[in-house]
Amino acid sequence: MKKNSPKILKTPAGQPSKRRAVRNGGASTLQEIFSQPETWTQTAQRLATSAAFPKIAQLFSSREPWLFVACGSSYYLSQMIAAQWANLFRVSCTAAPASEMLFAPEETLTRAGAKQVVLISRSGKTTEVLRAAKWLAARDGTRTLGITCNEHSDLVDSCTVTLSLPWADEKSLVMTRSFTAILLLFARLAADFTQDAGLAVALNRLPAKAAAWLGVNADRIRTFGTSRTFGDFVFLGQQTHYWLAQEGALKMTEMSSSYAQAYHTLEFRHGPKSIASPDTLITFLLSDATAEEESLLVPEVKKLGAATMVIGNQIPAVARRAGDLAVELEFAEPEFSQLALASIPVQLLGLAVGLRKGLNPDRPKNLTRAVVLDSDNGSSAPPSRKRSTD
Ligand code: F1P
Repeated sequence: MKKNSPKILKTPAGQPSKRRAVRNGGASTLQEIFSQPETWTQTAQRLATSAAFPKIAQLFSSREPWLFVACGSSYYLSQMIAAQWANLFRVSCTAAPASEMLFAPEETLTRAGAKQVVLISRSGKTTEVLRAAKWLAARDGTRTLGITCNEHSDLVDSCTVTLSLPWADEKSLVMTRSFTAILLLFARLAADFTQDAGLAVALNRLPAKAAAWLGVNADRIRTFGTSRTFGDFVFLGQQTHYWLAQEGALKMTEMSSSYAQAYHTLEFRHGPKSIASPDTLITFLLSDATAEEESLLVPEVKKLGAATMVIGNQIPAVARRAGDLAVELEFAEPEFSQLALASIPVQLLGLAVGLRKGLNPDRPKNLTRAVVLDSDNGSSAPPSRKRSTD
C-alpha cells in the first residue's frame, strides 16, 4: 500500500500565529493520524490469528442487549458502536460513561437490559472503567468484554474475555488511531455476527481507500483549519454521526484548548444557532440517510455569517455550494464500513487549529493519558448514589 508521508503542518505564510509554534508540536499526532490505514490493515491481520477474537462470537450474542462502558473518547466511540450495532442487530445497544455505571450500577444495567457488557479503555488504566469491570466481575450472570491497547491492563483479570490492540496505541495523548482501530474491530465483529460478507469486503478495502483519501484531502483540511481564527467551534451530526460530532468537539477542545460544542444537526435551529457569527466554525458531519435535510441548514448558518465545513459521503449540492470547505468520502459501501475514515477529518481539523494557536497538540494542557484516581478511595465497591426525591 502506498504510504502517505505526513507533511509537517505549518502556519500558512503571511498569517503568523500570535504565539510561537512549539518545535515539532503535533508531530506524533500527525504521524499517528496518517498511520491509520496501516494500523487498520494490521488490526485485520492480527484479529485473523487472535485467540481471543473467535471467543467473542462463542461467548456473546448479537441477539441479546449490549451495554458499553467507557470514558472520554472511548465513551463516544462506544456510543458510535452502540448506535451501529442497535441498527444492525435490532437489539438494545446502549452506552454509559463509567462514572454513571459506578454511581448507579444496578440501575444502569437494568435500564440497558444487558447481561453482556463491553468495557473500552485505550490505556487500560482509567480508574472508573477498572472499578466498573471489578464490580461486574463480582456479579453473577454478567459477561464482560474488555477492549484495550494495553496488554498488561487489569481489565485482563476482571473481564470474561479481553482483547488488546497494543499496535494501535499512540505516543500522543489524544486518541486517533486507537479510536478508529477499535471502531473497525467492532465493525468486523458485526460482520462476523451477521455473516455480512459485503461489510467484510468493504472493511478489507478501507485501508487502501483511506490512504488515497488522505493524500487528496489532508492538506485541504490543514489549509482550511489554519487559515482563519475562530472563537467557537460547533460540530453537528445525526444518529451515529451525533456521537462523532461529540468526538470532534472533544478532539478540538483537547488539541486546541478551544471551546467546542456538539448538537444533533437539526437541534441547532432550536437555540444553539444564536452562537453563529463570523467567529464560529460549524462542522457538519452528514449521515447518508439524512444528508438532504441536514444540508438545508448549511446556507442558513452561512447567512448568519458562520464559516462551515461539510463532511459527507456524497454531499448534496445545496451544502456543497454554501459550505466553505466540502470534504467528500465518496464511498458506495455501507456507512458502518466508512465510519473510521469519517472520523479522520475532525482529527486533522483539531490538530490544525491547535497548531495555529501555537500549541502542542501532542501534549494538551491539563490532561493526562488516563484519569487515574487516588487509590485511597479506590475500593471496587461503587459509591452508592444518593436517591433524589423522585
Ligand atoms: C479515556 C480518556 C481519553 C482522554 C483523556 C483521558 O481514556 O478520557 O479519551 O483523551 O486524556 O482518558 P481510556 O480509558 O480510553 O484510556
